[in-house]
Amino acid sequence: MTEVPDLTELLADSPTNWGKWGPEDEVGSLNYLTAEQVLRGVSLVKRGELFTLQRLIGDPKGDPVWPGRSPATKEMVWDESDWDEGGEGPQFPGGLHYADDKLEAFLQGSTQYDALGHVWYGGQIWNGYDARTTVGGLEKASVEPIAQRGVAGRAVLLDLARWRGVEALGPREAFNHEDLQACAAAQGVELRPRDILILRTNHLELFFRDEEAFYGDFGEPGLVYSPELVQWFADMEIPNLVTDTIANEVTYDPESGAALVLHNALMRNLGVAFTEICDVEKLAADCAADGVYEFFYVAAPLKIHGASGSPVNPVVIK
Ligand code: UVW
Repeated sequence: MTEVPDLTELLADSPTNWGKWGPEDEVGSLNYLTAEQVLRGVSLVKRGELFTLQRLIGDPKGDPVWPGRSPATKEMVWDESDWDEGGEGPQFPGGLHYADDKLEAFLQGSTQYDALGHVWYGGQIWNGYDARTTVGGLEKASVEPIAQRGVAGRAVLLDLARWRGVEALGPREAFNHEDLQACAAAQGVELRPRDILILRTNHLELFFRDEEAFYGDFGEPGLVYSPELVQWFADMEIPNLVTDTIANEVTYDPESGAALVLHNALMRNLGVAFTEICDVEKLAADCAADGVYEFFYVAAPLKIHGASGSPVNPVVIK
C-alpha cells in the first residue's frame, strides 16, 4: 500500500495569499469582495425573489453532519406546561407566560461558514499564524472577523448534478475546475473573476433516503485537488466556495489518499471562505426554470468570539 503524503509535502509548491492583505488579515479572499463587487451583485436583482440556503436545524428527517459530530439538540426550558398546577414557571405581574429553549450544537453541525483557522497542517493556519493560537479558542482567523465583515457579491450556481444528467452525484464522484467551466458554458452563464461559486451535487439526498448507507460508505463527491485547480481558484480570485455537501470537496483525494486537501490548499493557503451543508434545491429548480444562474448572494455568520465556524442562513436574491 502506498503511503499517504503529508500535506506539507503534497502542498509544498501550492500558491498562498499569506501576507497579501497584511500581517493581521483574518478574512482572506473575502477581501476580493469590494464595494464594486457588492454593487455588481446587486445589479443582478431583477425579480426581487429570495432563496434561503440554510438547512433546517432539528429537521425531523435528520441533520447531516460530518462523521464524529452529532446533530444539534434543542431542548425546551419553559413552555405552557410549566405553569400547570405545581409547575415552576416564573411568575410575573400580569400573568406573563413564555416559551424558552436552548440549543446544543457543533458550530460546524449545520449550514455554516468555516473560520479560515478551522483547518491547518504544519503548525500554521491562514496567513501564517501559529496553530497554537487555536488552543482554547481561535485567537486568530476565527469566524468572528468574517461575521463582522459580512459577505455579498455576484454568485453563480453550477448545477453539477443536472449537468451530468443525474438526480444526485454519488459517493466520491469528482469534478474539477474544467468541469465547472463546462457546466457554466452549458448553463449559458459566464464565470467571472471574484464570483462566489455555489455548487450543487444533491448528494445529501442519499442521507435523507438512507442514512445508514450514507455513513456506511462515507465519501462525499466534490471538487478534487490538483495544482491546476488551485491555481485556477487563485487566478480567478474566488472569494467563497458554497456547496450542498458536508465538506465542500471529495473527502479523500483519489490520487494521494489525503483527506480534505482543498480545505488546506484553498482555505488555509488562499483564504477562500467555505460555506457548507447548504440546501440549494429550490434555487436550482428556479435557475433551471428561468435559465438565470447568476444572482446576488448575501450572508453573515453569527458573531461568536473565537469560534472555528458558525451557523448561517445565506440569502440569494434574483
Ligand atoms: C471538517 O473540518 C472535518 O469538515 P468541515 O469543513 O465540514 O467542518
